[in-house]
Amino acid sequence: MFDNILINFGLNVSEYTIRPFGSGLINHTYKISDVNQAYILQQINDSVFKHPNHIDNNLALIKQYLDETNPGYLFVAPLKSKTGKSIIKADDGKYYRLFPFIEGSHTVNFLQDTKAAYNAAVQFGRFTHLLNHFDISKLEYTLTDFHNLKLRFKQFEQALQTAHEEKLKQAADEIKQARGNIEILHTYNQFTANKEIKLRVIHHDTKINNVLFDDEQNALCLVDLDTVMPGYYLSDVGDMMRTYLSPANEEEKDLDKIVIRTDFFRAIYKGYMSEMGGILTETEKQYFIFSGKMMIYMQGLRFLTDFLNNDVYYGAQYEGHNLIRAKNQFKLLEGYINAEPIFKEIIIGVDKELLATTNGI
Ligand code: GN1
Ligand code: MG
Repeated sequence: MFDNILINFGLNVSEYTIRPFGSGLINHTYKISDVNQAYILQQINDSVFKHPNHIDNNLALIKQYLDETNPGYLFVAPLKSKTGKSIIKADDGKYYRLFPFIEGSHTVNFLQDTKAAYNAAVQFGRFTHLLNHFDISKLEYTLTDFHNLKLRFKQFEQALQTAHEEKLKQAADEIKQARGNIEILHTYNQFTANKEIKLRVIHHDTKINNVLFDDEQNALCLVDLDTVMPGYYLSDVGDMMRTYLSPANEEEKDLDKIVIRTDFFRAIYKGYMSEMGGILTETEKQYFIFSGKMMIYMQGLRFLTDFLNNDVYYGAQYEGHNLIRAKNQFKLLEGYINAEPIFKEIIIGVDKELLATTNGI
């Protein structure tokens, strides 16, 4: 099957080794390599991304803009085929893209120290910063309502109506937690109604394994750009909180391992603000801490909804997998809420530091 795709790029499949790559839940990714060259081949999950061409258009426009305005910026766009296409519909009816493999890069699934967290936050902030004057009306929504918490809550309520009795029983505690945190949805509704919260070019999937690092933990570039589209900065910062603060990730079954590392909050704030501090409005900044609550809560709702819907979206590697993931996220949410007073202190401290630097003290 790969022969038919790779031939479009002038590659002969018999000369390359092909193996599954990465840990994404939605698309299928492979590394294609021979002794000299390596590539990343990715099949777009078109039951999730209904219009793969929208992704392609967005990336082409952004690449062109960045090439013109910031030629040194490493933006990993898909390669063009022999006929100039950056997306190929293969014989199996699926859509594929080929990316260059960035030599000397690796991804991490767990953050051991704050340096990598800081560098990742700088990268995500820089991306939105560099595209601050890009005309977002040119971009397609590759997934409509992707981080719309109102819709995610509605989908959860719909799942409650249709779920099997047994599943409702198993998930009773998590359903209670989902309802108990409804004020997060109210705050979300408040800020989306506020005109000072701007739509910007947002990555929408800031997990640590979507950043490529070199051996010194410097962040080289961002990958997994399918959800790059207009959105709120809260999505990117919030998903960093969701995935960087705890040493254990969303797959962890032992809830005692889910703890909040406040020094990682500091790294995210400092890193992101070093790029976006001068761009965000004062109103936007007020929601910085809220962003983590919003994204952790949303992911908890999404896993719980999927459990109730028989795992149609995320799939499951074992019975109850998505319920465990939901439990995990609600535990993280609880820890996050408890740490809020510390987060506030950290923000005050970092702001003072930054002010002192700008005033040359
Ligand atoms: C999905 O495919 P992946 O792993 O990059 C999901 C994200 C979730 C994440 C949870 C398009 O991302 O929104 O945060 O799983 N992407 C989509 O691990 O639904
Ligand atoms: Mg993704």
